[in-house]
Amino acid sequence: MNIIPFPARAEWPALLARPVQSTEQIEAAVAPILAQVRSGGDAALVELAKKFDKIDLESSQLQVNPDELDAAEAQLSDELKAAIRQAYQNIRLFHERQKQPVEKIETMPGVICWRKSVGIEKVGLYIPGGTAPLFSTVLMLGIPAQLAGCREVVLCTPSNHPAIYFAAKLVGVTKVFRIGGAQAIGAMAYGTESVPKVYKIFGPGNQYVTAAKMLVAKEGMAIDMPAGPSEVAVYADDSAIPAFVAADLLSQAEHGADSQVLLVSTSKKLLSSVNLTLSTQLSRLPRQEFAGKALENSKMILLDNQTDAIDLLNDYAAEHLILSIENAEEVADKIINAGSIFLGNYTPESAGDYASGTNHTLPTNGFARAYSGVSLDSFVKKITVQHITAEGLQNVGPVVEAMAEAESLEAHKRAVSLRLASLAEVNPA
Ligand code: HSO
Ligand code: ZN
Repeated sequence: MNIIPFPARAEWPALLARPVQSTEQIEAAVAPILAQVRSGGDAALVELAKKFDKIDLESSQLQVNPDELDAAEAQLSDELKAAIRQAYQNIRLFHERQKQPVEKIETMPGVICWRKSVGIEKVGLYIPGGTAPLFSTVLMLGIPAQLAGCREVVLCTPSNHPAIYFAAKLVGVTKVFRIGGAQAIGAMAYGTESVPKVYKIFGPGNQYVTAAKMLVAKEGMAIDMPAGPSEVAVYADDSAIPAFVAADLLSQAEHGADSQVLLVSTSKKLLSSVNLTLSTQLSRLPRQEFAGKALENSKMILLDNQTDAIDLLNDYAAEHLILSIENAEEVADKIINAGSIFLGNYTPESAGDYASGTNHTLPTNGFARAYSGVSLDSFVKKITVQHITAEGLQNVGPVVEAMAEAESLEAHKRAVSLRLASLAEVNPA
């Protein structure tokens, strides 16, 4: 990887910019697919499966039947099943604690306000096929959906990997469909004879899936977040172990040729050692073609001091940020933009990707400046409730009257004044 020594602050924006992706062409290809699914329903899905995935399906085969889901378990090793179950428990525990007790707040005497959380009734999860069967993502999306109490959890995937089916059962997905690509997003957004229309769509995917999510979002569908290629930034000092750092960079790089990795350090020695072990490790990876390409658009940045490093990392707003430095916790406190932070030499990003408990669906492409990763909150709506007693209205009413009058909204004022007048009649002063 290229080492960029001591870039001036003025150069940072260009250095940290993600490659721009032109979405127009892809959106132009995706829009007719969405329209076809909207008007043609199941028949369109069957036709599109033949056209794009070269598979012959009857409408009745779009849904994976429960027997097939049950059969997946027998196809997995005991070791993998045990691992998936342990990951399930950890992720569940971490997300379960995100539940907050309902607290009734008395803002003025007799004016009581609270919020209740309600699971989004119907959600759709997309799990890509592609080169890696991301059954871990089934856990990351399915567990919070299950905890939130979503009634219908639909999963679309072009993959028939048994681990995806096994994980889907574990998290209580209600319906699994063999539908991939933009058409899967269309099916969940508009509903078809067999696919329920959902209210929010989650999950990663290629550029077509992402474009489809953005297009249905424009039509009012809720989506988890805008997605870009996955990325990691590592900040390492001389206390870091170069082989560990290289392995972390490669674990992100192997996701795809468009992945981005960034290594920041104040130690030239560390950067050079990472570079050395990086090429050896890369040459032994089955996915070295992807990882190698990703490394080509990645950078090592040498900086003067820790303040610069923190500022640069906050400017970049990485999806994953690994702090392999002596004072990792202290620096983590100063990080204001990142999807998820990993501290110390023994916290690889892979742990968060699979099993430590945190969610791996995180904001990419700088969206960490304003977005959080997926959590229990992503699957619930919060409804506010209030109850005002007669005494409460006497307290808050005059405030409302004054403000409504100043906004020239007479009917608003009257809704209070009438009630206050009737209270005065009952209880004359
Ligand atoms: N690093 C990916 C998640 C993932 N890794 C799934 C392995 N499987 C995006 O955060
Ligand atoms: Zn990963």
